[in-house]
Parts: sequence; C-alpha cells; structure tokens
Amino acid sequence: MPVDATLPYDDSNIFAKILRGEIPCTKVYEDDHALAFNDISPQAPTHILVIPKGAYVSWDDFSARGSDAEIAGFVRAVGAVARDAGLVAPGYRLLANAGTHSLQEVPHLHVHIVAGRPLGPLLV
Ligand code: IU
Repeated sequence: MPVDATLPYDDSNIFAKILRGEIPCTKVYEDDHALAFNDISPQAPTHILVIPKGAYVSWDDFSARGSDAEIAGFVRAVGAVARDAGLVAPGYRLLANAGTHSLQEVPHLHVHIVAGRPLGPLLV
C-alpha cells in the first residue's frame, strides 16, 4: 500500500531497519550521509537504491528539514554511486517516488538508480 508521505517519519520502516543493521542489504556504497544497496526486486540490470542516513520520508521532507551538509553529502553520494557503478557513459535514470500517487512503498527517502539497458521515455 502506498505511503502517506505527509505523516511523520516512522522508524519502523524497512530502510530504517537496514540503516540500523537489523536487516541485511547488498551494500554498494556507504559514507557519512548515505547508504546504497541493490534493490531486492530489480527493474533493470542495475537497480540501486540510495538513502540518506537521516530520518526523512521524501525529497520534499529532506529539502525542508535536512541540513545543507546532509543534502550536499547525499547528492554527492548519488553521483558517486553512479560513477562507481560505471554508469556515466551508458547512462542511467534517477527516480524518487513521494506519496500516494507515485506509489511510494517505503517511507524513507530513496533515490532509485536504474541502468543497464535502454530505458525508454519517461512516460507514465
Ligand atoms: P518505492 O519508490 O517506495 O516504490 O520503492 C521501494 C523499492 O524498495 C522497491 O523497488 C522495492 O523493490 C525495494 N525494496 C527493497 O529493495 N528491499 C526491501 O526489503 C523492500 C523493498 I520491502
């Protein structure tokens, strides 16, 4: 069921548990501000999720409450993951769902990095 992204952050969500080390993930990157791991149900040959370490539901929540250091660190981390995965030349897509209409399922901000095949136009 899609999340109501207007609700306060709920630290029982699965990505909060991954951040606390309570649930394993296939980690591909970690620094002070971000953790990146392979999506459990990949939609493309490369499908990585990048999450901030802070407790934020969505991009708009992060941009409102996150510190400049957290935001800059997270944006840099997303780019580093794309570079480290060798995605710059073939190209990749970033996507972040927020709220009911987007079908956001996990109420902790996550940026999808999808790549590894031609992705087609972004039309829904
Ligand atoms: P969404 O943007 O909230 O719809 O995306 C959630 C993603 O989290 C989706 O692609 C799931 O496959 C992925 N995921 C995961 O990688 N590990 C999990 O334990 C769960 C969901 I639950």
